[in-house]
Amino acid sequence: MRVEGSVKTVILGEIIFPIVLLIFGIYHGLMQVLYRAGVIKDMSFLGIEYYQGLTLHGVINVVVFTTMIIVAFGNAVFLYYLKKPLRPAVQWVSFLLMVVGTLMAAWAMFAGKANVLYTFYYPLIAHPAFYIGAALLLVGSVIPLFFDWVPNYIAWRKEHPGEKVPLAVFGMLVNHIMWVIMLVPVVIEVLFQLIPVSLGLIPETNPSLSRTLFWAFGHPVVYFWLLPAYVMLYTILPKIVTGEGKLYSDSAARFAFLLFVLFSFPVGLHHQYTEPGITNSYKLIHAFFTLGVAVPSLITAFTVAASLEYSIKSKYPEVRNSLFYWWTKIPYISLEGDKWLVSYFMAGLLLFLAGGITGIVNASYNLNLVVHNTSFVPGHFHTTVGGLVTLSFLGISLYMVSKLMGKDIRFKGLAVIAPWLWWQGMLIFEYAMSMAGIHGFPRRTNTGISYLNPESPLYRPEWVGYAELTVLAGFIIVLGFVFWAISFFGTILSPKVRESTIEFPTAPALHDEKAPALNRLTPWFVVSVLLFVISYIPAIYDVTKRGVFFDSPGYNDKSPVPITKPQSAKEDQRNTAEAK
Ligand code: HAS
Repeated sequence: MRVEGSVKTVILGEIIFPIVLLIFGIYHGLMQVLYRAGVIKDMSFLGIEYYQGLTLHGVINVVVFTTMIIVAFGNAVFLYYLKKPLRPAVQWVSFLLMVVGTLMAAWAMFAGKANVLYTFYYPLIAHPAFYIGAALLLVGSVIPLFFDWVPNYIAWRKEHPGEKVPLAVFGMLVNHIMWVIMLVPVVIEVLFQLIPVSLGLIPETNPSLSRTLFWAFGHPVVYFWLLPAYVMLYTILPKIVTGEGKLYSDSAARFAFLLFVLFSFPVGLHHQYTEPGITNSYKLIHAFFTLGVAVPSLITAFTVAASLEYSIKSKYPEVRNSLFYWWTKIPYISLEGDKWLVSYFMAGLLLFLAGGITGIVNASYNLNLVVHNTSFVPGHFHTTVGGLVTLSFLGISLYMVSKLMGKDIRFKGLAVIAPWLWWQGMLIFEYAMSMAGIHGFPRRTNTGISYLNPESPLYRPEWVGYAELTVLAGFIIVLGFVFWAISFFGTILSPKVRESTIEFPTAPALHDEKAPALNRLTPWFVVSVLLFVISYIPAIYDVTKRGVFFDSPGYNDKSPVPITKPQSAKEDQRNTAEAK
């Protein structure tokens, strides 16, 4: 399908802009391993402080990069599969809001006024520009859903009565509706807690409530990142693995997406198992739902594996009777046609196996108490969002840029090796971080000047080897990214050889039952919102009325002294004045 004009420009902007920022995000990832292993023994490097760099790393990589690529991919999916034009005005407003918002937040972070990490909950407090910028980014990201995707979806359904909406559209629509729902708690936190404190309108607010509202958003958001990757695994991967492959079951894929609708929300308390202000039994309920939300990923694991097996065995009769030998026919490294993309998906899937196992360890209430706040947790999420999600997004970005700009992929060999370097690096990183985490190695700590510094009384030599392994891992990962970036920017700078198009290789389904219940979204979302609200009422009650519910002044990372004046200080002053 041909794409020209401003819609093409916007989609390209939504890919290229966050990728330029990603260079900074990945650089600060490398700095993290160097600080933590004590290669850099300082609180700052080249004018950027430790927590400032950690904030830049997290916010750019998992907030800005993911959000903008998801919007770009969603736009391309709706355009290609529904064959309905996107509205240029809507697209420009959405894109500009995201860019302006990102630049505002970036200014606050680069200026050192927002060292609040990517989780940004209270009592750490940032400059208002950080929160307002983040809000603009989020508003910009939902605009296409309301003004382009939903109207086009409704029009398509009217024109195709009784037909199933294409699977990719189904997945991206479900994902973005989930996105709107999960934004509600974090918007409440930002509007009524963080911005008022940051502007000095109120002196204190409730940190337990802030954390609870944040995590009500902060876990569902991981599925907002994951589902676009699943869309690619269900639609593109089975097709390109042989060129003529099939998706094993369309209904299994739709059912998996709908299970995410049900189970992605009532789970956030698994980030707060150690939070004193919330009754344990409510946390246990969230623990059970968390184990429930692993089920659609297990369905995906089996459906994707079955699709690969079916497709490979149909193409290569010689492996038809093999149990595992067909694995050798998967084009892990191939320059032929679109097969180069297989390497991104396979490397991502193999990392996600580790991400799934460590996720279930995290979710298991009692095991979590061993690993919480240790390096085990970053080990986990570098194989999920830093593994399957990032690799799928890097692969699809390169694919979309080459199609939209009408260019051949340059340095394809580097592009194919890149995900495997990334995979190798992340695997070493995951191993080292998990093992060290089990032995208590803390996360989010400049260990190079403390626990891993032989001069320090805190010195813990048993963590040194693991931290050194993460340095090796960091360099391999960065090398993978450099290979990818050479191919990406090489492609952008190469001459145009075809007209600009957008198209996605799409696998037809082997089993394609009608299953009408899987095509009506409303009942699933009604139950989902009910579950969300009911599962959170007791926790919100706890953090506002029981347990640790006192308000607290705001802090920054530089000093233990509050940066906003606590209410109690004002009362003391009043009492002193009255006494006088
Ligand atoms: Fe998580 C913390 C539990 C999935 C991201 N998670 C995090 C944080 C992030 C994150 C960023 O319960 C840190 C937040 C912070 O800064 O504090 N997570 C889970 C569970 C899952 C899970 C149960 N997480 C994700 C995904 C993420 C993500 C996905 C990003 C995209 N996570 C937790 C918990 C914590 C946590 C606790 C809090 C820890 C703490 O104490 O702070 C599940 O959804 C995972 C299910 C996945 C599977 C794997 C299926 C396998 C597949 C691959 C198949 C392979 C094939 C290849 C087919 C069950 C799909 C075949 C190969 C051939 C050759 C044929």
